Amino acid sequence: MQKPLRQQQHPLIRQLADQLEAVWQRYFDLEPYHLPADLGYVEGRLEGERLTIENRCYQTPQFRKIHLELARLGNGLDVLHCVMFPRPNYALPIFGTDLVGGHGQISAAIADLSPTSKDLQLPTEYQSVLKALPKAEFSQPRELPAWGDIFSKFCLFIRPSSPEEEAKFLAHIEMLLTAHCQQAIAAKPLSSNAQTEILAGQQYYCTKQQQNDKTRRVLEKAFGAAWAERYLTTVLFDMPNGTV
Ligand code: 18B
Repeated sequence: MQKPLRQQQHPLIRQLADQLEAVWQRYFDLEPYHLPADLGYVEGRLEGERLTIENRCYQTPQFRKIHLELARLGNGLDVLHCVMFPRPNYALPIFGTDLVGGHGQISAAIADLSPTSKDLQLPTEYQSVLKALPKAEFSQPRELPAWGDIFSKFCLFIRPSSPEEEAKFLAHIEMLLTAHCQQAIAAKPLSSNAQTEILAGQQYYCTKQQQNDKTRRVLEKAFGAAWAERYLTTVLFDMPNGTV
């Protein structure tokens, strides 16, 4: 039996994976969310190197899908991907985080609470909570790609440059996620006719994320273009049943 992927990955990935699950367990009774049967644990081959993907997926009354994915390509590329999709009767933003690294260095660390309302603004309660958080300053900020207009003005996108910055990134995400879980628990479900806008916002988010060529390229090389498209649209950035 292989060790769980996180034990072989960059320590920041392992720590973030453990931390995300600990915060979810603190706030929610997590129910399992079933991914398509063949897509929970997958292995493919990219130019002779093995790509291994391990998925964990949960749901709660507020969240349709809480997805944590760990991926490792050979010994050179480690990825943590996480998205919490709210149910369409909750006007909540989408929490997302991505860590990409390899050879002992994380090159991309991203975390955001992304708005899904028509005006692309976070709910006012979120804005006040996020403004009150300690400012997260990092020495190597990174620039968002063109498709990144889905992210809020609070989005953090950096290359952590030291163990201190890695710890600061972890601490920041813990605050962000804790605030999100507290807001979600306090949120009231909406009536069905208010859900169209929320679905449209989630659809826009998914469409933009599917334009991340860096993710698509890794998946295409290991599994082919058709598989990558299916994975991007059914596992990574899918819409609720019955909506397109
Ligand atoms: N992503 N990422 O999740 N991506 O999934 N990711 C990269 O140093 C994967 C999300 C985001 O600069 C890179 O440049 C794979 C979520 C942004 O053009 C690689 C998987 C968010 C960038 C991968 C995965 C998100 C980025 C390049 C499936 C945010 C910068 C690394 C397991 C909430 C894009 C680098 C740019 C980068 C790969 C953001 C290789 C395979 C949820 C903004």
